[in-house]
Amino acid sequence: MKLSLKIIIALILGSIVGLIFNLFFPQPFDTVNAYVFTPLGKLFLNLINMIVVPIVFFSIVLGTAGLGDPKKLGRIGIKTISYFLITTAIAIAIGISLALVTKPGSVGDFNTSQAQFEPKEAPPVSETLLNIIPKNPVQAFAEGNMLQIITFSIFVGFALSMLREKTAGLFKLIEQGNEVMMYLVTVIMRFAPYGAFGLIASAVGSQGTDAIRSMGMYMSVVLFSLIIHMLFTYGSSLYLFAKRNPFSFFKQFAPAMGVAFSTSSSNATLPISMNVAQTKLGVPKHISSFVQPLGATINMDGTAIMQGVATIFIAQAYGIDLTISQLATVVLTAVLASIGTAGVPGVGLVMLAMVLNSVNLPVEGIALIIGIDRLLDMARTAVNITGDAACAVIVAETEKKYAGVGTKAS
Ligand code: DAS
Repeated sequence: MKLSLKIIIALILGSIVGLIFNLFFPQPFDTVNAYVFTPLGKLFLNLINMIVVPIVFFSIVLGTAGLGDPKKLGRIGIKTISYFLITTAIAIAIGISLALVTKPGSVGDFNTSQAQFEPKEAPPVSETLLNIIPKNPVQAFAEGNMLQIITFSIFVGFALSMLREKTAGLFKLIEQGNEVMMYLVTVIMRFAPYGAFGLIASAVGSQGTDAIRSMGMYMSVVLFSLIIHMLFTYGSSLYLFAKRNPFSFFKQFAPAMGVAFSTSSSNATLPISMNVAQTKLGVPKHISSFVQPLGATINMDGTAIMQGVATIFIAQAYGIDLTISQLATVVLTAVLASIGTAGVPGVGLVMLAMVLNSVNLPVEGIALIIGIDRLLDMARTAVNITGDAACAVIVAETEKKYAGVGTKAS
C-alpha cells in the first residue's frame, strides 16, 4: 500500500480513536496517551528531528555549490524570496477578507473580560535579520538555529563552488553525507504512519470536541481560507508558471503534507518534503535543497492565514473596528514576522502576539483561540510546507531554460 494512503488511514484512525477516548473513556485516556500515543509520536518526532540539522547543512551546501555560478544563486534567490513574500501577502489578505465577510468574532458571546494570555516574547524582526549571520556556527548547529545554519551553509557552498577542484574531496564527502541522510529519511518514513497515528490520537483525545464546538465558526473560516489559498494561489501559480496539473502535484506531495499535519512542524517535515519534491515532483536536488529549507523557516502562508483571521476575530470579539491602514499594517507585520521564526509547533501564536501589538489589539484575545490552535496548527503547517514545494517546482521549471549554463551535476 502506498505510504500516503497509509498515513491518511493512520490520521483517520487516530482521530477516531482519540475522539472515542475523549467522549467515552476520558479516565483511561491519560494512561493510554502517556504509554502509547505520546511515545509513538515522540519517537517519530525525535527520529526526524535527529536528521533535520545535518540534512539542512548538507543539502544547502550542495544546493549552493551545485548552482555553479553566483549569478544563478542570485536569480534563484530572487525568484524564491519573491514567491514567498507575494504568496504570504495573498494568504493573509484571503484570511482577513473572509473574516471580514463572515464575522466569526461577532457570532456567539466570547468571555473577553476573563481572557488572560501571557505572550512568549518573539525577537523583533530587525534583530532576527541582524542575527542571520552566526557568530559561532557550532552553537547555531547545537541550538538548531535554522536561519543561521542556512546562512553558514550558503557561505560554505559558495566557497566550494569558487574553489572547485581544490575542494573536490570535501564536496564528495558532503555529497556522501547527504546520501546517508536521504537514505535515513526513507527508513524513518516507514515509521511515519505509526507516528502520525500516535500524534493525532493524542491531540484529538486531549482537545476533544468542546473547542471545536465553541470555536466552530473561527475554525471553519481558517480551514476554508487554507483550502482557497492552496487551490487558488498554489494551484494557479503551478499551472501558470510550471505548467503543472495542480491536482497531481497535491496527490504526489500528499505524504509530506500528512507528516506536516501530524507533526505540526515544518522543520521536522523538511527531510520528508525535500525527499518527496526530489523523488516525486522532479525538483533538481540543488533547487530543492536551497528553496525548501529556506521556506520552512521564512515562508509560512498557512500561519499568515491564521493570523489574518485571528486578528479580525479578536477585533470583532472586543468590538474594535480596524481601519484600512491598520489592516495594511497587519499584512506587513505578519509577512515580516514569518521571516524570523523557525517552523516548530505553536510558533504561529508567538507571531500573532506581534501582529496584534502592531495594531494595538489586546493580546489577551489569543486566550479565546488557543483551545483550538493545536488542531489548526496541523492544517496550517501542511499549507506552509506545500507553499515551499510549489515554489521549488516553479523555480525548477523556470530555471530549465538556463539548463547547462554553469551548473555542476545536480
Ligand atoms: N507549526 C508551525 C510550522 O511548523 C506553523 C505555526 O505554528 O503556525 O510551520
